[in-house]
Amino acid sequence: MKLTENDVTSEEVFHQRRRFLKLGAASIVANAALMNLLASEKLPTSNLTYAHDLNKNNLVPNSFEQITSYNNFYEFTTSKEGVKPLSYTLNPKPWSLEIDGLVENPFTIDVDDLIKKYTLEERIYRFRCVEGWSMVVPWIGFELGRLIRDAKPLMKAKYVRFETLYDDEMFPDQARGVFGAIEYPYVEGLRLDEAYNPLTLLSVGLYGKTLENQNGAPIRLVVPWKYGFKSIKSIVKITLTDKEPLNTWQKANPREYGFYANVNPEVDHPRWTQKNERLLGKLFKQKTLMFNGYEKEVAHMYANMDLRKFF
Ligand SMILES: Nc1nc2c(c(=O)[nH]1)N[C@H]1C(S)=C(S)[C@@H](COP(=O)(O)O)O[C@H]1N2
Ligand SMILES: [Mo]
Repeated sequence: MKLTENDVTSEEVFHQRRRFLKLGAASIVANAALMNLLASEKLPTSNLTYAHDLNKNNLVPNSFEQITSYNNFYEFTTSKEGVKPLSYTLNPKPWSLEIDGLVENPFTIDVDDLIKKYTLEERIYRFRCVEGWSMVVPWIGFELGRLIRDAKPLMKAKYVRFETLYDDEMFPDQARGVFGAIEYPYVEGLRLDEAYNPLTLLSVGLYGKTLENQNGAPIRLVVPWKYGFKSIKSIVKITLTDKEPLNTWQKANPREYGFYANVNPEVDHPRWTQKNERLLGKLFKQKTLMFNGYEKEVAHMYANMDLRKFF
């Protein structure tokens, strides 16, 4: 196996390799050792049963360490490295999720029962934050559409609104009131057809194990063709409505963040380009793909829309 600059998973390994190359022939042995080192990364013990993703796009997942150590979860802190050490105050068990609003059959279900009811599958997806970094995550979950269908939406229902838990003992930034980083509870929304799209996932785990607190335990949304902020964490309530939900980031800064937030390299953020992204662990930036590489699966939903206006 040949190691190229674009394959290495961290800057540290890159520098190690440079050192090995200086050693000449010794580097061949060393590279093999390095590859073993990378392959033997400690993974969590799996506690979920799920169908494996066939990974037809041949995506290479980021490491468990990377995915669980660099997070956006403002309820704890705005520091990406700070979330993990602070997130122990979140208690994800027991946890009930409520689905209500314009539905014939509203219900509340414990997440453990939810996991038993909806068979789980792995989905290896690209994940692109609006800030310009990205990763590849082997999520475990089930299609959001299955849960919504079970609630039997009324004809009037056109949108889905999601809400994160409000609990200022579990989330230190919520306890700061008006001095908090953003307004809480965190709210997100999707159009009903987006919610029914087969790519849209309710995730309860990653790398085979239930979610770490920092990734939005015990249940979070994953919408892989939209910027990461749509993928709301630690959800307690899902409401079907006839009005477009005012999501947290649009409310905070409507000039910079809209409702749709589809990944689009042609529409820049007012303060930075969206043409490229830094994949966690890589040295060089890569091109951002239209709809984050899911154009075939989702472009039809926006066929007659001006994506500059509906950003
Ligand atoms: N409740 C809540 N959900 C949230 C956020 C947040 O601050 N609070 N941050 C969002 C943003 S900006 C991103 S990029 C992703 C990050 O998910 P990750 O930490 O699992 O990578 O979560 C999204 N969901
Ligand atoms: Mo983000």
